Amino acid sequence: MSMKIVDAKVIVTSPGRNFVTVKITTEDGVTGVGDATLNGREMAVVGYLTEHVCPLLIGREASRIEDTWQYLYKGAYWRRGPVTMTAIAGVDTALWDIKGKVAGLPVYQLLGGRSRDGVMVYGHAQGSTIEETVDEVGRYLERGYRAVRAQTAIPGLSGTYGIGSDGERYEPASSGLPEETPWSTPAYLNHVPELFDRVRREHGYGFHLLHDAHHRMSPNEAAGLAKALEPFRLFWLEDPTPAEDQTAFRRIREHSTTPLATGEIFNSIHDCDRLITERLIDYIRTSVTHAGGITHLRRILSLAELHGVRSGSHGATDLSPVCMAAALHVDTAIPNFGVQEYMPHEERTNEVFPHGYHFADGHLYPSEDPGLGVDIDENAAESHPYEPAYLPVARLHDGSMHDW
Ligand code: CS2
Ligand code: MG
Repeated sequence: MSMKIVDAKVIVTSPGRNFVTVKITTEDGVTGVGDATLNGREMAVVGYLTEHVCPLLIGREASRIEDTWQYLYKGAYWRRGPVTMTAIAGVDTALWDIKGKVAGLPVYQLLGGRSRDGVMVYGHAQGSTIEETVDEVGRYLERGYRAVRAQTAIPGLSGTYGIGSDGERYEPASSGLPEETPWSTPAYLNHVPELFDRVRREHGYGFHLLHDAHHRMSPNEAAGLAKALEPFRLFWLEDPTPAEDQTAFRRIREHSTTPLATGEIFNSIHDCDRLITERLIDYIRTSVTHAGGITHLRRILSLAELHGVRSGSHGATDLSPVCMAAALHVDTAIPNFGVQEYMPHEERTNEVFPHGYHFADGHLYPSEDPGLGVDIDENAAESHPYEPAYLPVARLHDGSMHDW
């Protein structure tokens, strides 16, 4: 059955924050959507898609998902990288959406069917003090979450990763030039162990407790913190060191059994093959949107399964509901699922991206509609024009750049 692509377009919209969406239409009028948002570099992906990808899709068979992935990956000659792989992801995800719609099945059925009834998620508890964060963890537990990430502001630092200003929801990207934020690893290391001590004293050990160190420590600092946190039995310590330095994790592993997670900034299996095959991590955080779509994420997760590494896909609000919908189909089908990050999008985002997934008792459940169970309302999208926004940068007290 011929299903030629007759249109492939890129929709940029900003309902609360910038999103880039690929929408593909076949000759039969079947449409599919894919998330291609790269926080702070959105227009680089838009340019790559509109100039070098979408024109090449017209006339191709929409059913040929793998061949299209290989065509876009190998055909570029210049391989990998966040822009290329996010662009490929947008196309790939849209083609899976189309295939599900044509088959009349939710995408997880095309990926092998259910391996679990629900997708366990973790929420983000934050606070400007340890007390505030401890209370916020309690509120997530009351809402039925079985896994909670805890982050707290660091005394003496104006602005810390993961902490919204005056209790606001946390959205790191801001309009205008990148915000310059201060960082001090010694101040962080002096403060953060107490957070987990207080959380466990207050709420016990009957739930999964996570923390994101966000790339900022040296291997030795990370080894020390991971060891210090062992009594608090974290579900994971995320991004302890800059993720691209795969061998740094050997140092941490030598000193601690605290589970480690990394990978949200990775865009291909080549970024994490050693981390996985040497069992240097326990969870791989690669996402549908930034790691080449469903097709490539499945490859990463299959390699992970072989080595006892589980999934923990990135799910911050700069990944659109299209990404979350696709992630839930992958999470539902794979055997080595760990946890799914879940930062609920704000209402105006959900209005642009109507979807069928829903939250209940600490889990998310994918739509049972054919395809991904998500769409983009193009009229609503038009009413939220793009505005350049950048992620912050981090500087040490002497003014030198650090990892944000
Ligand atoms: C974070 C993100 O969700 C996470 O684990 O690392 O908030 C990350 O900083 C943003 O997605 C970057 O755009
Ligand atoms: Mg993170």
